[in-house]
Amino acid sequence: MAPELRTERELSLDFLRVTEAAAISAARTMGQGDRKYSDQVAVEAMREVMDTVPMRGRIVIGEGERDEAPMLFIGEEVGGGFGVSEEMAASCPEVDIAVDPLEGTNLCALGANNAIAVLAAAERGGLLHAPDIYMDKIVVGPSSRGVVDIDAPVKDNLRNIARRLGRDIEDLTVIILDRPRHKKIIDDVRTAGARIRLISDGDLSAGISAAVAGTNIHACIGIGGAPEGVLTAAAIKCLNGEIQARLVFDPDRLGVDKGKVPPAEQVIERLKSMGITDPNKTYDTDDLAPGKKIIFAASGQSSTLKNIPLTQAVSEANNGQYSKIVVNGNELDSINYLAKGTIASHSVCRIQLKDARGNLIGYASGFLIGPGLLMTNHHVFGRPADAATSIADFDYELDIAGMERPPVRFGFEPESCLKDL
Ligand code: VTB
Repeated sequence: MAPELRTERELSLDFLRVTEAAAISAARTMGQGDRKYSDQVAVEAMREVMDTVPMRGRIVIGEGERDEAPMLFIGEEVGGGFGVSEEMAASCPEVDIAVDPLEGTNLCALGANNAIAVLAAAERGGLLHAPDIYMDKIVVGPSSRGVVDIDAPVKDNLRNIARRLGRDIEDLTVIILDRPRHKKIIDDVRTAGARIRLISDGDLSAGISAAVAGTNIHACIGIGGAPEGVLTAAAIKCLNGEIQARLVFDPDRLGVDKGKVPPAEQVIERLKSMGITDPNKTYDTDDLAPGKKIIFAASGQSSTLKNIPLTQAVSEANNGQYSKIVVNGNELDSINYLAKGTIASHSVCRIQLKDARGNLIGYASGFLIGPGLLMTNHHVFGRPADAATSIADFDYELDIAGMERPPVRFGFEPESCLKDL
């Protein structure tokens, strides 16, 4: 029989091992002021553990193009499902993977909070292949789904969010990357009366915090990286929130000199080659993360990250890491598992162990594994002769009223007892 396809739940835990490895490695470099080195160790650790995951993975968002990144480059095949037998490969699901081994390299280099290692996975085609350019985003939680519009004035969005949350605009907090390009947004939020949390880096965990209850963050607005936008969307889809986004490459909007960003025609060509024909498209959560089965895993990079909203109140792994997985997909089992279980149960029996005089001395379990062939634990029958007076009760169970059903009873043939298989 072919091995079973790895389930989503199993893969989630595998991915958590992957992000934890990256977070732990980066944590050892914390505060050393070398963000490139921190990133490098996170990438290497992530790559190494990734290959132990039984999957046929393909990187769709990673460290860059093949010629600029030695590992986790776009298009790279990762996972344990390559170069193995056909049977093994068949048990390894095909997945698209987006990673950021160290989101917030500056944060790590400075020893500041909220650097995280993240991974999102989906079935093939389930995550947008986003270019490594800027993206304008607005992210809100489940309560504010459907009431924000990336093109609406900030004050209108805030009024709608406040209404949905049943609070005043003054009681909202918006998280924004502290950049000159956000001057207008910051002014608009202030004028509307809401509070602001300005952050130096890391708009991915910031976006996620808008969709996690209890963080006291109600929206994340502004321009950050497009790859981070896709990763945010994967998490937001799992958390039932909403993100709207649009690519940005206009130097005026970015508030930078023309020479600082590639010319528009070049970007548009590149987008075309990636299959993006409308560079001004407004993306929603499903456009960015269309997958039906999405797994998002994140691990905080140091124990100082207890405050990271995403990872509050979740499992504490080794080295003081805080990790979280969110899964979006159909985890329901078909009801026929009950009928299948009933059929399987017919092959299980209760063994009544009896001594030579026929006195009951204990119970054990047995499994019918072939015609007339029962398997039980080695210690159950010390010698074949011990089976002579014992009994196997099949269909030994209670009826729906809780009454014992009459079992179907068999004796043993000690002379054909096989041991030490
Ligand atoms: C964001 C943020 C990152 O870069 O993508 C931001 O999530 C992009 O803006 O953590 P800048 O180029 O202005 O920094 C980071 O802050 C760092 O990569």
